[in-house]
Amino acid sequence: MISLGSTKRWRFAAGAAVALALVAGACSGDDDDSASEDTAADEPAAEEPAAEEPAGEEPAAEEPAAEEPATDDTVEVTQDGGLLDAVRERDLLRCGVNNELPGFGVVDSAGVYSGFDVEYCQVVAAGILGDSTKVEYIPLSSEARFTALTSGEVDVLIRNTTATATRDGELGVNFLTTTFYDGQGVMVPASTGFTTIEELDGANICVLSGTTTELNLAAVFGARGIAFNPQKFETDDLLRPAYEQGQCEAWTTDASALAAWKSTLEAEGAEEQFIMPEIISKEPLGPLVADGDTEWAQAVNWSVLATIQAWEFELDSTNIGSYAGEDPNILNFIGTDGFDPGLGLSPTFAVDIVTQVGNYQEIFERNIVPLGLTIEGSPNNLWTEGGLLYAPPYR
Ligand SMILES: N[C@@H](CCC(=O)N[C@@H](CS)C(=O)NCC(=O)O)C(=O)O
Repeated sequence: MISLGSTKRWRFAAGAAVALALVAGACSGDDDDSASEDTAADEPAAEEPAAEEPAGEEPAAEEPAAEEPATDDTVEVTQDGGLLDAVRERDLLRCGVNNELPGFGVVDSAGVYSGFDVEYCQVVAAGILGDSTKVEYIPLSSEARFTALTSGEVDVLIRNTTATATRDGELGVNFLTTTFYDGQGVMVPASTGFTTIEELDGANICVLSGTTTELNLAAVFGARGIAFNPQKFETDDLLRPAYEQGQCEAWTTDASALAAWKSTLEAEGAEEQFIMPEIISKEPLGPLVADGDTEWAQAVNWSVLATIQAWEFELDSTNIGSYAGEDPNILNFIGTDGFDPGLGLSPTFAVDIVTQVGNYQEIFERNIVPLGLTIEGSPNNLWTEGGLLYAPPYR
């Protein structure tokens, strides 16, 4: 169970607690050189949290990218890096996923994967291979995910990953359509009575290394003069027990993940949890591919967009196969009247996706609604309903 303490006690306990966290959190992710730097064991992080955090989670380039002239490499990037053909040849999509985040990516004891992101792997397989089951799921930690993508270990990464400028510009990856508009939140045991992040002054805060989360934590708390001790872990398997044992007074990550952990913890007998109302960042999550293969990126992207367009057309897994209307836009979308989406995709690729997996709403309701989150009132709604989901036309 979670032990509680006063702010003062947290300050005094920080050294010992962080030393423990270091053992668990030590990692050498090449996408985050801050992971092993800001430790409180030899520095009083609570007093100066922001100064020791680097501005980006990847090593900063010597010069800002914006000032760099376009290189020949940029100009020579080909339209076709060959991955679309390679995946078709292999007849299997290698999809990098989370295996321990309820709602987004989990694997059961029989090795069966499920979750919102997992279903988007299936969407891509259905769109490109015509069969949503032709997926090999490759579980990746926050630290390992980008290297796995750029090294070719996975064809696409769909793992609650936030699109950011530095990741896009420096890591050789290409963020596609956002599938889930998220933001970073903070959770505490409800019994603390804490409702604002200001009340966490001096607290130990659990956070995963190699994430946008740890950077936002430093930036926001630093800017507001709230002292804190980051307790960094490489995976939630390590973070969760530390939080439950009271090693951290708060847990910060994507708000959707906090919702998932709140229900999981409470269902498994832990005390009631409270998610603070304040959202401290933008976390647009979605699929990404490696740079340099435009056709592959387009094929993945149009497959994902099909789930949004189908929802807007009120087409779902039960009715898309039997559309009998005459809307010319829908007739294009479902591949009749000679519509060719290009890229060698089947004219009925959208029908394959929606029939086999579902439209966005179906995927959301199956995986995210059980976490206690809703479409209504969120950015994860169609643009026609006040949300941010918008697919360019299929014509
Ligand atoms: N969206 C953020 C955070 C991603 C992240 O790592 N989230 C946690 C959610 S608690 C996670 O995936 N945990 C699973 C793990 O332990 O690897 C990012 O892209 O950096």
